[in-house]
This record gives sequence, C-alpha cells and structure tokens, in this order.
Amino acid sequence: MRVESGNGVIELVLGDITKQAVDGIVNAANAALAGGGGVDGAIHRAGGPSILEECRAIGGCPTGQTVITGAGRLPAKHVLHTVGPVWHGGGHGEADLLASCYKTALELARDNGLKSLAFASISTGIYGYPVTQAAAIAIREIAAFLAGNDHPSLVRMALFDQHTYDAYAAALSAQEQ
Ligand code: AR6
Repeated sequence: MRVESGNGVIELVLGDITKQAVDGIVNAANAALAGGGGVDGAIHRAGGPSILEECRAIGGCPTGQTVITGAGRLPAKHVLHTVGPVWHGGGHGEADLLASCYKTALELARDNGLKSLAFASISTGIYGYPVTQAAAIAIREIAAFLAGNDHPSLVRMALFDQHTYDAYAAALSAQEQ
C-alpha cells in the first residue's frame, strides 16, 4: 500500500526490515542498546558487529528517544535505534512515549539528511503494545511529520506478518479519510 501524504509518501510493505535498501531503518531497541530478540536481533545478526560496537559507545537511550549508528553490512546506510515503551495497560504514558519514538526518529533522520526511512512496528512484539492502537499512533505521527517537513520524503513501514500489516493498512486508510 502506498499513499501520498503531505510532502511525501507513506508505504506499507510486508517483509523483513533488514532487506530494505533505504537511507535509514528504525530498530525497536532497548534502553541499554544491548541488542536482543525480535527485530533488534535480526538487525544485529544481519548487519554484523560494528552496529553493536557503535551502540556500546553511545551507551544507552531513554524510552521514547532515538539514536543513530551506521548499518554495517546491511543494504541501508544507517540504523536508527528507538526505544519503545513496554505496554503496562495504557495508563503509564505509553501512547505519548510511542508517539515520541516516531517523532524523534523522523527528526533525527531529517537532521542527518536522510531521504528514505523504514520503520519496524515499534513496541508491538516483545513489548506487548496492542497493534491496532500502535498503528494509529505511528500513522498519525508520520503523516504529521510529512505535512511539515520535506525529507525524509519516503517513509515505509516494514511489517513482518499479515496481522500487523492489516492493522497498519486499516490505520492508513482511516488517516486518508
Ligand atoms: N523485520 C521487520 N519486522 C520484524 C522483524 C524483521 N526482521 N523481526 C521481527 N519483527 P519486537 P518490541 C517485528 O519484539 O516489541 C528486543 O529484544 C515483530 O514481528 O522486535 O519493540 C529489543 O532488544 C513485531 O511486529 O520489538 C527490546 O528488548 C515488531 O517487529 C524488545 O525486543 C516489533 O517486535 C523490543 O520489543
């Protein structure tokens, strides 16, 4: 699915983020930037040890914030590591923190001159954020950013399974109306 939005395009693809040949991919990291399972593990495995070395040098990242490294052997040029909230029922600031992940990643991409950016579905795996709610926040934040900025002009969600893809497709269709 591909939709024009503000000064750019929002794209949804069903697939592996480590295969995306874009200027930046956004990893669902943890606050220690220590690597882990899920998409984080896949990115470090495919990209090689230089990404973890750069993460160690940075030291950590608070929830809702984003840092940038190189991308090692990946086809992307950079990895942006954002730290999503763990879902604790929705009453602990989770929505604002998740919105901040998308906003800070997009701003960091812009400030580094990136033209294309691909996100994984932040917080909806191990961190347990309900995907319908997470998708609505992600699409809202991306559309707001594209309305006010020239680049990155291509923002892609790389979604790993059909259920997740369908949730983002529904959120993007709702945003269009
Ligand atoms: N490409 C795209 N999406 C993927 C891939 C992939 N290769 N692999 C998994 N996903 P998760 P979180 C999807 O658990 O919930 C790690 O241990 C996955 O199906 O990776 O933010 C970190 O170190 C799901 O839809 O991230 C943290 O400790 C989405 O990516 C913690 O997990 C996010 O799932 C972060 O948990």
